[in-house]
Amino acid sequence: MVLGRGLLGRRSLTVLGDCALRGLGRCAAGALFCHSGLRKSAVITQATMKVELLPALTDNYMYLIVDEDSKEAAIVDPVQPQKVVDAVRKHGVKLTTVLTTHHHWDHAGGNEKLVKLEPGLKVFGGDDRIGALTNKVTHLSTLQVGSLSVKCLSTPCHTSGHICYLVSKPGSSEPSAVFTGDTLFVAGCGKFYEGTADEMYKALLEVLGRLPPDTKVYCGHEYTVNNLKFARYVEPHNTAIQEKLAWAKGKHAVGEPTVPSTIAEEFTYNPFMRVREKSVQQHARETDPVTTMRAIRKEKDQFKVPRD
Ligand SMILES: N[C@@H](CCC(=O)N[C@@H](CS)C(=O)NCC(=O)O)C(=O)O
Ligand SMILES: [Zn+2]
Repeated sequence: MVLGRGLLGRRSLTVLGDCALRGLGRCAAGALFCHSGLRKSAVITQATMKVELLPALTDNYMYLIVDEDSKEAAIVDPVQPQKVVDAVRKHGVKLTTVLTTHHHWDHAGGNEKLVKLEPGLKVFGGDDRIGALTNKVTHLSTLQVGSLSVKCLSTPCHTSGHICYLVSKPGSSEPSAVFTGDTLFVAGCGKFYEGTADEMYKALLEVLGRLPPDTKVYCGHEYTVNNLKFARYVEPHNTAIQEKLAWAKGKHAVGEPTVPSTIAEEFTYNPFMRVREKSVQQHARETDPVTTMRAIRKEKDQFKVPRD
């Protein structure tokens, strides 16, 4: 992770101590240091659904989902509650719903404060470790946000209770949107903290990979440039990777998000979605998709991202 210069310096991390950091969740510690002042938000409007990307911490995203028909809204992973309240006021909508992808601090850590600021919120999630949880969901649970339908997809591996949320407007020809937390990133996937390669294979290829190809992918972090540098190392001759990397570097340089992608695009450049491809299997010196998944995840855990 690239650590920005924020309120706390490297030394402050030492002061917090190992236990305090562990309490924050294993992938949250780096986020403490940083600010997101240079990162731009963006609004993606479809005919019936508006998604505002709200940058948070160093490289997290919160997403405000607005049903244009009813002006009802949901927020995904509101780690910085005041920013959420400001966005809700700006849009003049009624926030009713929190969709929590998983219990780590950099995703669920704002839930308790947000329910104090906006009493009456329903807080959805798939794990009892999620703060302020009111509605526990499981695979294929459904809920409504105004006229929008939300389907919960269980994708255990990064954490055992991880849920992705598929949001669609019934009867509309517009593509759906899937909020993938730390399961699927643009060109990457989450670390296997509480699961196996077999589970990530199921999550990426059998659950998310079977969604309509035009489904928009809204992930939990802006990791695209680093992910594509690893993808390029795995498949040096894949031109989709080279083109997406050049595009993502340009976006990064001006502080703009590389999100959303689509499921179809992910199949062209994401090595973890491409574990059935010969080129990826050959890189891993494996012949089976699941062992390939295990091998390349292990490799990425140790990968030193080149500076170029
Ligand atoms: N490698 C991350 C480091 C932070 C990290 O470990 N993030 C967690 C999610 S909070 C993760 O699963 N990262 C996926 C990965 O490193 O491939 C980065 O590119 O900044
Ligand atoms: Zn995370």
